[in-house]
Amino acid sequence: MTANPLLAVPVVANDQIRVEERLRSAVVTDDPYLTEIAAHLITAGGKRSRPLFCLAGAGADLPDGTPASDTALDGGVAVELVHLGSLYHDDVMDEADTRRQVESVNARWGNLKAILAGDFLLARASEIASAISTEVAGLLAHTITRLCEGQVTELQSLHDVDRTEDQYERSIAGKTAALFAASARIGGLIGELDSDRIDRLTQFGHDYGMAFQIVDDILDLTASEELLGKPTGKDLVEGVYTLPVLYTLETRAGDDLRDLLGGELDAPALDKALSVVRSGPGLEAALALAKAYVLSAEESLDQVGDNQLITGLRGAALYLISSAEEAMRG
Ligand code: GRG
Repeated sequence: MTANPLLAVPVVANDQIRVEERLRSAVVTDDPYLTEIAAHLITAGGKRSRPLFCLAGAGADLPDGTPASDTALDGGVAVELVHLGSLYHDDVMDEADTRRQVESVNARWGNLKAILAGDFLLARASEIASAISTEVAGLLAHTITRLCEGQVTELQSLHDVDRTEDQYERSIAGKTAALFAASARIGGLIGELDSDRIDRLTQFGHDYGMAFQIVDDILDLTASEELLGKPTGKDLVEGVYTLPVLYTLETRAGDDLRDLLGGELDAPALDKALSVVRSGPGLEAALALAKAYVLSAEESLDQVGDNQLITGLRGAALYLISSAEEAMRG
């Protein structure tokens, strides 16, 4: 996926530069070696969706064009650092070679340093969150718990052709949606919105995160290696059977797919599995669920506000669907 539609909001582009500056200073230590490892994926880029959700939540009541407060920027930095820490650890687990189009931290410095640098990023996130408020610190800590739970749920279902839709949804709610929900909620808390609107922002983040992960899973099966920055069908090879695959397994073509899955997948078997999934109704059915989450996400924003930031959040949700439709058209 490419640009974040929130960046089309004039003030956000400038605030994003301020987030970048703070992110880089957040990982500076007395040890230049640790600083270099911790800054590696920050320098590499990324869409910064989670900090932008925090800025949008914090600015929901502000007139258009108001720059973000320092506290809102810190909230954005804290959630991005948690995201980064999880990516460092995830790449160790997956033995990934690349991330954000550059060499992964584990590939460049080895697993031990990648794990420690990931821990360092989580610790810095916690320090920054605790300077904002006890509530934000507690929420971020709980979110890290949810990420771990989601990831463990996924690991428990590896290569399991009987993985259920419910198991899939529980996993992505933890590993992906929880941090989007927390990002928007932390924004609402910093912006001192009333509790009803903070809950609505949280629901938005959750629903957006569910749709985001379903779309990410659709793209893994449909988009080119060039667009993804990783091989097409990587999830299938790793034994992560995502929603389009689970839906396909329930159809008539499911028996063919079941014969191919459940263990190691060589290149010809992967091609065959991708072709079975692409020619069946599983992708469309998964897209329909993503659309339902986007609709629910949009509804949650109805009473949150209507300034440019909140309109940007709506755009971000709708953009998920158009990117999936584009990849599915081929
Ligand atoms: C130590 C916090 C912590 C977690 C341990 C490894 C793990 C448990 C969880 C992994 C969670 C994970 C990697 C979920 C996938 C999230 C995801 C969809 C990442 C891609 O997000 P983008 O597209 O990436 O926003 P950019 O690069 O744009 O930031």
